[in-house]
Amino acid sequence: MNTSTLIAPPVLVQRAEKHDTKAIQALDSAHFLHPFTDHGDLATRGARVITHADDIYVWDSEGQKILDGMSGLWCVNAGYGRKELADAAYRQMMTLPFYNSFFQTTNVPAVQLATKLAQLAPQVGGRRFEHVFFSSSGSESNDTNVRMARRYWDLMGQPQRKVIISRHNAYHGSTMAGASLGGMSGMHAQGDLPIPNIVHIEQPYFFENANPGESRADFGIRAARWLEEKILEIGPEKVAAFIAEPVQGAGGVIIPPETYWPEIQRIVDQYGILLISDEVICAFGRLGHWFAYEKFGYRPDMVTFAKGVTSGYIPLGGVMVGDRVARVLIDKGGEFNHGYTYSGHPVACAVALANLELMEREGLPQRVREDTGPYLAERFAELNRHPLVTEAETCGFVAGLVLVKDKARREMFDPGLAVGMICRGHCFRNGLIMRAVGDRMIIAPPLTMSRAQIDEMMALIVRCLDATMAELASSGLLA
Ligand code: PXG
Repeated sequence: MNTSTLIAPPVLVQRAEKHDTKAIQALDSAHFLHPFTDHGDLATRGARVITHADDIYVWDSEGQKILDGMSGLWCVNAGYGRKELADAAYRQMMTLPFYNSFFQTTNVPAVQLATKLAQLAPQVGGRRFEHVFFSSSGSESNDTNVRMARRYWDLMGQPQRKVIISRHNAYHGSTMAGASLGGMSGMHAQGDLPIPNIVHIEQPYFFENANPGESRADFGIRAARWLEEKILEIGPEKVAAFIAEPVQGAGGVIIPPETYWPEIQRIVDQYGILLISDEVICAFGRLGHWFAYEKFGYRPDMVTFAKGVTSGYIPLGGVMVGDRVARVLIDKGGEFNHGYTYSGHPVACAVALANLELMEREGLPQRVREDTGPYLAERFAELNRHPLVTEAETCGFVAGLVLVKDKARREMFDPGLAVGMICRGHCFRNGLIMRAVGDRMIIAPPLTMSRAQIDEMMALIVRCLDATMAELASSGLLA
């Protein structure tokens, strides 16, 4: 194949009308190893080529316009096509594209962003977040959390506190520590994970784990106490930290009962263990607040962030380090032997600042909290009337529903049928990106979405559910 036509400028022009989809797919299979992908399978199908985007839509190389119900990958909070962010990157690249933050140097955007984040992170129960450690992703940030939590306990004279407790079906990234903290068995099965001293408890998923007749409130308390049981089993003096997502994202938008987080707080306080809130998905307006711990009212010691901090326009992540840990590291710590080339990258920080300013100016967290979030909740709940759907619920701008075979008897489909994937296929064909996690269908749309666009998305969702039902009925797979 003549590859020069592909890498020559015309194909790289974002909005070029014509793309040679087949040629791009062939080169893609020949050279690009994608994340979480069966490459044999991808080579036979060919990847969908996304060429450009605007507002809440992306376009593929065949010219199909698709409403992006997943904000890229839970990250394009401010929507696509925001010129301010491109301008900020350009200006910073022309001023100082890179300098490191090792060896007692710093740069202005990193200082400004750390200051801004410290201002945005709310104080809960007198705990403050004055310090930030920067990375380039959520995974790296969670590696930082592991290093920092263990360093903290060393400095506190309790080096035996090594164990970090996490939850099954959690997602905390794909590095060795990130994948170990995560509770995805498929990931643990590849690469001898988890690494030592990381253990898991069950997730607070009411639909799957509640006892018959148990109330949401009672289940929330019981699920939180799985943490206490695990702490007592290990020995509290050996436990360093508990890490959790406020609402589990990649696991399928698992929204905990209201009683869950207060009981978790009681437990971590009682045993003195660090609480790490992994807000890679949930921060920056996603749940209607700058940070999600504020919504649930708990008091983390460290907060992981990434994705929405730049609306995904450029990689950036980090850890908000609360006073409890920061003071010990600073006052007693000496050198902390940890960091990344791109910690405090000036261009990434400049884009983040522009993004946070834009979100502030447009009041996006508040809009999700007070206007569009409640509207999405109302509209999404209507899906519970659909014969194929149960448990349709939202939290801010994340939402999930369960596809069921027989609603009255809560009978699920055979997992081998991959009904979620059937539904996802109908979504793509109808111009909607909606994720399938098993038979849970989930969305996390851009926070800029208007009420009219929510209506547009809901109409598409209903159309896709109907199409899925029709396909299942014609194959004789419905109850
Ligand atoms: N923590 C959480 C809570 C995440 O959602 C990470 C950490 C890791 O971030 P990086 O930037 O290293 O990818 C994430 C990432 C999915 C999916 O299938 C979700 C994520 C990443 C890839 C796929 O929903 N979340």
